[in-house]
Amino acid sequence: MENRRIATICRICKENCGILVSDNGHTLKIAGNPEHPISRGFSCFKGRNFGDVHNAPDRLRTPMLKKGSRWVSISYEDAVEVLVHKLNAAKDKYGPQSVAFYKGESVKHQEIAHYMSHLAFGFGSPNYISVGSLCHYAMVLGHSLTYGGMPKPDFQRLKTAVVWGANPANASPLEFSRLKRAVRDGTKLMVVDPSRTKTAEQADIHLPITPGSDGYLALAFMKHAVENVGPDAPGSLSTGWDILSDTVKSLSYGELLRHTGLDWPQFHRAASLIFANRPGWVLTGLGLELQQVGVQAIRAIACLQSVLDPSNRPFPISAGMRDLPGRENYPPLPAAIGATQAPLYVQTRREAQGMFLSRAILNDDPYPLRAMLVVGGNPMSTFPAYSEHRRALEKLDFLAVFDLFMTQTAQLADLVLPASDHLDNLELHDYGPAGRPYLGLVKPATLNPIGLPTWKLVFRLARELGLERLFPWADNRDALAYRLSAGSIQIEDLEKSPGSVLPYETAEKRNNGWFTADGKVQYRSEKLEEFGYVGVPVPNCFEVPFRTDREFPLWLSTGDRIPVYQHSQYRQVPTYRDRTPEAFVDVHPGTAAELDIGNGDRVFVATRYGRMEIRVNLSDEVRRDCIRIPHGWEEANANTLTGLEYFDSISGFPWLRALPARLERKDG
Ligand SMILES: Nc1nc2c(c(=O)[nH]1)N[C@H]1C(S)=C(S)[C@@H](COP(=O)(O)OP(=O)(O)OC[C@H]3O[C@@H](n4cnc5c(=O)[nH]c(N)nc54)[C@H](O)[C@@H]3O)O[C@H]1N2
Ligand SMILES: Nc1nc2c(c(=O)[nH]1)N[C@H]1C(S)=C(S)[C@@H](COP(=O)(O)OP(=O)(O)OC[C@H]3O[C@@H](n4cnc5c(=O)[nH]c(N)nc54)[C@H](O)[C@@H]3O)O[C@H]1N2
Ligand code: SF4
Ligand SMILES: [Mo]
Repeated sequence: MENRRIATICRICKENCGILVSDNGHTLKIAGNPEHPISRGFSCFKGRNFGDVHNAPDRLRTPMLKKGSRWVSISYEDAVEVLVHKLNAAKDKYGPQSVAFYKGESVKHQEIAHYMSHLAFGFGSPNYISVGSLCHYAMVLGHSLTYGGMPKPDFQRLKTAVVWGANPANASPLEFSRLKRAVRDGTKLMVVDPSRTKTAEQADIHLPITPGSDGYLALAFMKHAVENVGPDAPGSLSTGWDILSDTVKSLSYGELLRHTGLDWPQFHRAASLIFANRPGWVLTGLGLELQQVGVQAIRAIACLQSVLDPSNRPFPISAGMRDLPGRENYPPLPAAIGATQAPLYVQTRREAQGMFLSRAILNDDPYPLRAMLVVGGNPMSTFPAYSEHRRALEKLDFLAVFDLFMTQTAQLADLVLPASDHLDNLELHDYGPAGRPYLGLVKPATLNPIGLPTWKLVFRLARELGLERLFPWADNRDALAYRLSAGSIQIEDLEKSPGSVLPYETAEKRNNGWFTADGKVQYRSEKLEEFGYVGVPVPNCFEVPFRTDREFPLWLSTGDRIPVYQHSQYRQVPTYRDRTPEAFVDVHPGTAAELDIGNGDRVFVATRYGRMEIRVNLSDEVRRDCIRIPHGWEEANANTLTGLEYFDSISGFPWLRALPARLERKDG
C-alpha cells in the first residue's frame, strides 16, 4: 500500500499543533511537524496516538435508527430523509424555534460553528447552541468588557506570568512548554490555584487560594496597585479608575484576604513579586469561569492585567474571511433560549445559552423545544445536572447525534449518524483568536476514510431543507475558496505549505468591538451597567448563595483536566485507558486519615445535587479542605454532582468548581 505523509493540523485541543500523518492502509502514524511555525514539531501523547481512536473497532460505520428498543442499520440516504422529516415535523407542529442545533467542543469554534448557525438561522430557529455555553466565553466576556480582548503572552517582553485558575501543564501542553522555557529564562511565575498542580510546581509563588474567593484576591491586588503603584499606571486611557480606586481604598486587606485563606505575608510577597516585575501577563482558566460569580471575578483580574501591562491592549485578530452568503434572507428569529436569563451572552454571541435548554424541553420555558441535532458533543457526560439533562433528552420527540462513537448521548438518540474525525476532514483553522496571525488547513489524511465529514451533513441537510441558497457550493472546497476570496491566501497556497499553515497580515482593529467602544480600559463597564449588572467589581459581586458548612465541609472541583483524555473521549481505547484506567476522586492524605479512608478505597461523594460512588486517590496536590474529580467518565459521571439551580448571571455559565461537597465512607 501507498505510504504518504500528509502535513495537516491536529484539532483535538486548542493548541492545534501541526502534524504529519502517514497511513499504510493498516496503521496510522502521527508525528509533530517541525515545519509548523507555531508548534515546531511539538505533539503530545493524545495527538500522537489518535490513530488508535481513528481505527478503533467500535467506530460507527453506518447510520442507525432506533426501532423500539433496537438499533437498525440504515443507509445515509434514508438517514438524511428521516432527519429532514423529523426536523420539519417539529417545525410544523411547534414552530422552527422548537428545533435546537448543538455543536460540541470536538468540532471546535470555527468553520463548523459558522455552518451550523447558518443552517439553524436559515431554518428559522434562533437555537444554535455551542459548547461556548460552558467553555471559554465567560473569560472572553470578562477580559473584553474591560479592554476589548484576551491578553496574549509575549515572553520576549514579559517579566512575569500569572496563571490563575488554569493548569496548562495538563490542559495546554504546548503553551506549558513555552511557559517553562520562559521561566527557565528568567520570567517570574505566580500561580493562583487551590491545588498544587504541575504548573504550580514551576512557580516562584503559589497561592493555594480558597476556592471561589478569587474576586476578593484580585481586589486586594488592585488595592496594592492603587496605593503603591501610583495613579499614572493605568494612564489616562481609562474610565472608572477613580471609582475602583475609591472602592478598594475603603476596603481593608484583612477583610479581603479573610475570604481567600491567604495570610498577609503570602499576599505581600506575591504583590511585591508581580508589581516589581512588570510587564506581566495573566492566563485565566476554567477554575474561574465555571463559578457562580465567574465573569465578575474575571473582570477584577482583567483590571489587574491592565495595570500589570498598561501598553498591552489585545484586540481580536482574524484572517478576515467572507461571510457566508444569504444571511439577509434569514426568516425573522424569535428570542433564543436563555435570552432572559443571560441576555449579554445571547446577544453578543448571537446564539442560545445551552444551559437553559432543559427548561425549554421539560417546562416549555420560554417555549417548547422538541427536536435536536447534536454534532461533535456528548452533553450527557459534559453538561451539568446529569439526571435533569437525561430526562430532558429522553423527553424530546426526536434526537439525532452525529458522532464517531455510540456515546452516552447517542444511546438516547432516535438516529445516530457516523461522523468522520479531523483526519478525514477539510477545514480552515484561524490561529488569530489565539493571538497568532496564521491561517491553517486541516486536510484529509487517511487512505480509508470513515464516516461523513460535518460539512457534508450540513450541506446535504441544507439542500433537503430548501436552503441551498445559504450553501450554494458543490463541496467544502468550493465553500472554503469562497470564504478565502476576500484575502490573499488561497486553499492551494495552504495545500502547498509544508506546515499546512501560512501567516497573514493583520490590520489592528482597535475600536471594532462594541465592548469598549472608545478603546479605553473600562474599570467601570458601561456595557454591564446597560444590561443591569454592577459595572465596577466590588466585593458584593463575589457573594455566592452557599459555601461549605457542616453538612458539606469540602470544596469540590469537577472537571480538572487529566492529560490523556479529551473530555469524555478515548476511554474505550486501550492505548489511552491503560494510562489512566479508572475514575477517581483526589483526596488529601490528612482528610483521608480523619475519615479512616485509604488509597483505592471506594467512597461516596455527595453534593446538594447528587451522590456518587468513586475510588479514592490520595494526593497531596489538593488542599485538606478540597477534593477534585475529573469529568468524562461514564461510570462515575462528575455531573451527577452538579446542578442547574445557580448560574453566573452574566454569562449563564454553570457552577462546576468550588462546590460544597462531602465524602462518605462506603460503610457509613
Ligand atoms: N488533556 C486535556 N486537555 C484539555 C481538555 C481536556 O479535556 N483534556 N479540554 C480543553 C478545554 S475544552 C478547556 S476549556 C481547557 C481548560 O483548561 P484549564 O482551565 O487550564 O484547566 P482545568 O484543569 O479545567 O482547570 C484549571 C484549574 O482550576 C483550578 N480551580 C478549581 N477551582 C478553582 C477556584 O475556585 N479558583 C482558582 N483560582 N482555581 C480553581 C483547578 O485546581 C485547576 O487546576 O482545557 C483544554 N485542554
Ligand atoms: N463537570 C464538568 N463538566 C464540564 C467541564 C468541567 O470542567 N467540569 N468542562 C466543560 C468544557 S470546558 C467543555 S469544552 C465541555 C466539552 O464537552 P463536549 O463537547 O461534549 O466534549 P466531548 O466529551 O469531547 O465530546 C465530543 C464528542 O465529539 C466526538 N467527535 C470527535 N471528533 C469529531 C469530529 O470530527 N466530528 C464529529 N461530529 N464528532 C467528533 C467525540 O467522539 C465525542 O463524543 O465539557 C464541559 N463539561
Ligand atoms: S497538544 Fe496534543 S492534542 Fe493538542 S493539538 Fe497538540 S498534539 Fe493535538
Ligand atoms: Mo472547554
